[in-house]
Amino acid sequence: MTQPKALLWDVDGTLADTEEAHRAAFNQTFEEVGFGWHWDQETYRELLRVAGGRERMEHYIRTCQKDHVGDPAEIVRGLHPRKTEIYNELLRAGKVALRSGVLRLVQEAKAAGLIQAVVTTTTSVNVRTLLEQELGEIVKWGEWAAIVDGGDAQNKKPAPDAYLIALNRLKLAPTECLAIEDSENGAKSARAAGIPVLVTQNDYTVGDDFTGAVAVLDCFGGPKRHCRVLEGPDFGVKYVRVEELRQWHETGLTPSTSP
Ligand code: XBP
Ligand code: MG
Repeated sequence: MTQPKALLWDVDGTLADTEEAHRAAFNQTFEEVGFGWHWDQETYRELLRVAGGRERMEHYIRTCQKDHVGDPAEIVRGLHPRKTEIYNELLRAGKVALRSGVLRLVQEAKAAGLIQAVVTTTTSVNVRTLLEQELGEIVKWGEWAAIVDGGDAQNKKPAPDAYLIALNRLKLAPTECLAIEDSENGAKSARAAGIPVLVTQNDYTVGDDFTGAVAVLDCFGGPKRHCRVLEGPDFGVKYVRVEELRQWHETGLTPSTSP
């Protein structure tokens, strides 16, 4: 069986359910400046189709606040640093938890000698705070083989840029890796880079188009909380270990027979 040499972890919605904290940070920022904007969950679900908080905010102004005075890019430059500050306060306050099975799987993958990297469109300080706070006991910051964040890629997901940067830094071929994602944008980005992708969907990405993923799960689960395989081969798995990652990676390499 062709083993994946590296796991390429997405961050938001994959390692941790972060998007509610991002949404709260955006809303508090809007409140502080008195714009009277508020992103409810339905609005945010739509806006999440735009990767990158800056790009998301600018898209919102240009499409939903056309009469707002001022240059959208200028407004975003003024607001996004404060949003990031608030988001990091929420992270440090422990308001964001890792998703089911992530801590265990990162630990098992490290013990199995797998290279582990991070490929995200979020802001670099957000990654560092989350990883040091929630995974720092298992993987020291310097142990991640590569950290590709929102500042690295010219074009954000679903463009392949971030994953291509990761492959270049790791000096690995796409088929030597397995990407782990939560969203349509993320799955498309990994696939566009030729990387097999496993999806753990979440409340914001249920119903996304995960065409080309090796499998779609509700979570990685554990001995006490089993996972559900929603698409793809389930290997009779109750919760995901490195062995199952290897099997899904293998299926990702054999061209599917289905038309
Ligand atoms: C998800 C994103 C990020 C966050 C907001 O990133 O699109 O933009 O929603 O964070 P991932 P910023 O690739 O990890 O799923 O405001 O820092 O962009
Ligand atoms: Mg994500």
